[in-house]
Order: sequence, then structure tokens, then C-alpha cells
Amino acid sequence: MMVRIRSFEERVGELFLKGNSAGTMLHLSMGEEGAAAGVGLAMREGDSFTTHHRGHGIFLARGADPNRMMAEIAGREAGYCRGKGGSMHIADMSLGHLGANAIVGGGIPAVVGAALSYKTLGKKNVSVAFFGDGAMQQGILYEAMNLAALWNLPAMFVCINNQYGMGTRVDHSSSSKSFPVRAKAFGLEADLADGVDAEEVNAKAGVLLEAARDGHTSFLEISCYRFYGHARKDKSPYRSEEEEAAGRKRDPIAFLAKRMLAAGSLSDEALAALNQRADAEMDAAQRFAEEAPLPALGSMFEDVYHPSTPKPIPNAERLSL
Ligand SMILES: Cc1ncc(C[n+]2csc(CCOP(=O)(O)OP(=O)(O)O)c2C)c(N)n1
Ligand SMILES: [Mg+2]
Repeated sequence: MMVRIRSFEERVGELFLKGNSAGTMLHLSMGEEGAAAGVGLAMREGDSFTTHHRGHGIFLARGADPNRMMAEIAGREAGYCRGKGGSMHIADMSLGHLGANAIVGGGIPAVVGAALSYKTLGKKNVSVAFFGDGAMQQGILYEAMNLAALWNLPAMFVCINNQYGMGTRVDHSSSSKSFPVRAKAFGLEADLADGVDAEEVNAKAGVLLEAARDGHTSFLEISCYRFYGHARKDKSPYRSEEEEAAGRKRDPIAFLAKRMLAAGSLSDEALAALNQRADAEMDAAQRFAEEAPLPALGSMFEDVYHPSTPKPIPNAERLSL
């Protein structure tokens, strides 16, 4: 899964540089694959989630079709949101994706609502909010954690701490460094996982997801390093080359490959074949997206309101002008 995510995002980056992506911003999650795959694969069918603006990997780990995802990022009709959501507002209810969100912390409260519905309907599902370290300084997170824990909701909060919020290092923005301690203060079960080790993330996420399923609202911080700039255009001049080189050594894919090769559970040939398979799959997704038609101009106002919503009355008419 991590190899597929990396391969997908390499092509998304290319899509952007070729001018084939919709919108002017693109956030890649290289270095964070351990978080996405670790938690995503620990979740169960029917569980839902929201993501921040760096959520490609999370959606892939929850079963997204790379063709439809790439098409969405390229703004094509065949995309998950008919090309109107793009990278930062992708959603798909059938896979439990309640929406990526460009507002830092913006997607967090939706999981409290989803978790409340599971509890009310007696469904054994969990709703998971994925967000960055930047959202740890947003009030909305604390309102959401408080209400979820107070009502013993099956919600889990996952902070992917990649050490930066745009150009600001976490120790320049956060008064305390232990995020699980903050969550525990609100009565949540909480833990910290090392994002370089996807198996550790997966194991800890599994425990906390099942706790949440039983009504013990939970929180997981995953520490990792954002390999590249905040967005595709950011060359991160605020970080030293030494720091970046050290950070990129914390590569969850290389880490797991090394462990599996040493244990004999993976051969060099199998690893090469796995890389090739992922690249072929994602090359095809890129081709699919680039060749897919754009939405018709007239569809611009479709999917804005539910079909049963009465059409808005134009101001001039409403004011009898
Ligand atoms: C409420 C709000 N404030 C500011 C921004 C501008 N902004 C976009 S991404 C970002 C940094 C987010 O950092 P983090 O939450 O750590 O996520 P990361 O980009 O590291 O994945 C900021 C400040 C925003 N989108 N929303
Ligand atoms: Mg961050």
C-alpha cells in the first residue's frame, strides 16, 4: 500500500507540473505513507473518515480507485466528485470518505456527527479524523474531542505530525510537545506511534480503533517528516539541507523493506516486481485522468444543492426589483 501511495503521488506531482491538475495547490504526503497505510488498513469496512488537505494516501488506503482519484485531481468528469472537488475536497460516501477539507481542523467535527449517528443507530463503526500538527492549535479540535469523549462516541482522532505547518516548525507553534497528553486531559485513550514504522502504527491504531468502537474515544499521534515543501511550489527555504537529508532517511517504505528483506519475508526480486506493479497501475491512472474529458460547462451548478432543495430565488426577484 505504501509503495502504491508513493507511486500515485509521484504522478500527481507530475500532473501538476504539466498543468493538468485542477486548482493551484497540491500537497504531497511523501514520508507519511506509514501513517496513511498503518491506520487506513486497521480500519474496517463501513468505518468513515475525514482528512486534511494532505489526504491522498489515506483515501488510497481506504480503497479508493486510483483512476477516479487521479481524474478528480485533474478536474475531470470521471473523478470522484465529477472534477469539482479536486485534491483538497475529494469525498466519496460509499467508501466512507466524508470529505477532505482545506480549512485546518475543518474536517474534524464531521466525525463527531458520524460517530453520534453510529451510536444512535447501534452501528459498530468508528469515524476517524485525520489532521496535521497544525490542527493541534485549533480550538475546533478541543470542542470535538470534548463532546466525543463526553458522549463516549466511537470516534478516533489521528494527528499526523510531520513537524511543520507550512513554514513553521511544530516547536515554534505548539506550547507543549506531547499531543497524547492533551488528548488524555479530555478523557480520551491516547498513544504516540513512530510513523517510520508502519507496523507499529498499524498495531497501535488497531488497539485505539477497537477502543473507540467500544465507546472509548481515542487519539493517536503519528510522528513523521514531511519530505518536501508544504505544497508543490514550496522549496522549503526555512529548512536546512542537513535537516531534510536526515528527515528523508525516516522513510517508512525503505524501513519496512529493510526489515522484511532481513527477515526473509521479501526478496529483492519480489520488491522490484512490487514496485513495477505499482508504477504500472499508477501510470495507467495518470493516463486515464489525462485522457478523460473535462466536465461540461453547464454542469457547473449541478451537485451544489440536493435535488430536492428548492431553487434559490434570485435577489432581484426576491426584493421585487
Ligand atoms: C483555519 C486555517 N488557517 C490557515 C490555513 C492556511 N494553511 C493551509 S495548510 C496550513 C498548515 C497546516 O499544517 P498541518 O496541519 O500540520 O498539516 P500539513 O500541511 O503539515 O499536512 C495552513 C496554516 C488554513 N487553510 N486554514
Ligand atoms: Mg504538519
